[in-house]
Amino acid sequence: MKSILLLSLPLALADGSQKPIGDAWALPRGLNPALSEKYRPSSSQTFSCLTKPEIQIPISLVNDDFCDCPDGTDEPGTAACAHLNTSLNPLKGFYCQNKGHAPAHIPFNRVNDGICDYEVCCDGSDEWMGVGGIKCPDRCEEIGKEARKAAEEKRKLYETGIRAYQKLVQKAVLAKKEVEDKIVALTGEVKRYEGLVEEKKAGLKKAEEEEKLRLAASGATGDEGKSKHQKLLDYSKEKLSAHQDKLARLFEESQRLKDELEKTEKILKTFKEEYNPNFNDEGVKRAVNAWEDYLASKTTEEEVWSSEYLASLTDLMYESHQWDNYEPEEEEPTPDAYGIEAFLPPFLRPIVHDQLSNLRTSLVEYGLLAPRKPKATTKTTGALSPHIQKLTDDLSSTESTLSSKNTELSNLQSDLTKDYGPESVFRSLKDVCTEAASGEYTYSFCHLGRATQKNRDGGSTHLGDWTGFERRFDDEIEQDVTVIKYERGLRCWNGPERSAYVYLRCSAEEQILSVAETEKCVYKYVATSPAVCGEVAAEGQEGISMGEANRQVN
Ligand code: MAN
Repeated sequence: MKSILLLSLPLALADGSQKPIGDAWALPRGLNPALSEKYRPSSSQTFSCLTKPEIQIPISLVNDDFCDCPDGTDEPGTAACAHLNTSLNPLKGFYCQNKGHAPAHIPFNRVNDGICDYEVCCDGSDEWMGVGGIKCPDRCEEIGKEARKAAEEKRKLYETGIRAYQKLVQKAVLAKKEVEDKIVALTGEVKRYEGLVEEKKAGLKKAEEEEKLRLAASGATGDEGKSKHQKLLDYSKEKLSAHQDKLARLFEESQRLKDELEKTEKILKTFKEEYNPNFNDEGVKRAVNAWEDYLASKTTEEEVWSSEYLASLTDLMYESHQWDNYEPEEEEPTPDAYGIEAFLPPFLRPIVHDQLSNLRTSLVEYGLLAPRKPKATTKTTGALSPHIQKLTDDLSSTESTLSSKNTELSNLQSDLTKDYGPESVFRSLKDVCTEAASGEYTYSFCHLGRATQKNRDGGSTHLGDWTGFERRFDDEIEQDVTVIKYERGLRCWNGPERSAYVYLRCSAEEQILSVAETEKCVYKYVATSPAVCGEVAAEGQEGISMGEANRQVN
């Protein structure tokens, strides 16, 4: 084992200059020229270990294929210190000059390992010992040319990507402007329709009042259009009430007649008791006999006006009736497409309801469907007069147009607050879908839409709906990238809801590069899109990944 000399060995030149002579001061093999000053021999011809300068070794021990410094900095050109933890050594590796291409560092454990590592050291300088007879001739000219060509192609690809990005941004600006313009126009229309609804409501109210007055003046029954049941009910009410009135009058009349009869009988009774039979007046005698016959044949008062009979008469006369119980039931609404809502999950109902309302409104507007009849306001309301009906239909169709315009307006307003990515670029890609086969499945994703996994039988599995973006580290290209998130997909058997994350890289084309199920029911897509080329331009990397950039040490 060599000893470490801490003494300085005077190897200064005769002229006292510090200029190196021969190999002692020639740039050590494998050293990045940027560090040459650190390896300039001191006047005592020693080298100070880079991170432990208190440890000095004779300059002759640099690159002697023996690890002397605890940080390994004395062996920039051999693998002697390759066993040390790389974090101890500030040198990035063996420096290959790669003249004609880009210089690079190769890890020390690959120096003199008997393999030509041309992908890093195109000049073959890492195999300077010729271990096992290996020869690695310099291929930098050819490799450099190919690399420059590839870099140029990549640059062009990124340039097209950036141009495509700019076009997308322009399109997005227009699309956003379109939404803003629509909002302005719709706000005006909503106001106009609000006014119209108020106007039509007032018109209808007025017409209804006029109709009432007209009916009253003409004596019209207003029965037109009533159901048979309603007519029968109205008829029965009217008749029963008339009979009750008549019965009451008859009862009164009978009471009056009874009083008169009583008075008359009283007179005749008095007459019979007080007449003088001695006068022998034949007329009086006949009258008294007739009176006695009458009394003999007369039905008793109790027989005619028994208390039960009187009570039943009074009941009949004053009986009140629960007519409401006999009112016809309100007509069941005609089943139509609206009935479908009842079968939908509650969260879907308002959406489907709005869609159906909009569809109905459009059909009504185009005259393809009759407007909905308004619900009767009271149970007894019969059919409306054609004029009132028209006004009611008109009002209801205006109200429904207003409601769909309001829905559209609030959808547009919330659209403006949505995150469409930098410069709202994803607005232009809305519903653009890309798919690719991977393993036994075909995967797809739609911008701002849904990610899907299809199997060979044509069955498809919902992997998630678009929920937004986030930045994540893509370890393949060693940089942060934009990731589109698709979440709340079909629940995995015995697992989570499926989700997919699309890691984007810049390119002019929308393309899926790979898909992997990184953990159960979590899918990682790697895809290209011009939508992220703006980030590349902003970072000024011109398409060079951090990995590549790191390799390029100047
Ligand atoms: C299906 C696919 C797979 C998933 C399993 C989980 O086969 O969606 O990707 O891992 O279900 O059961």
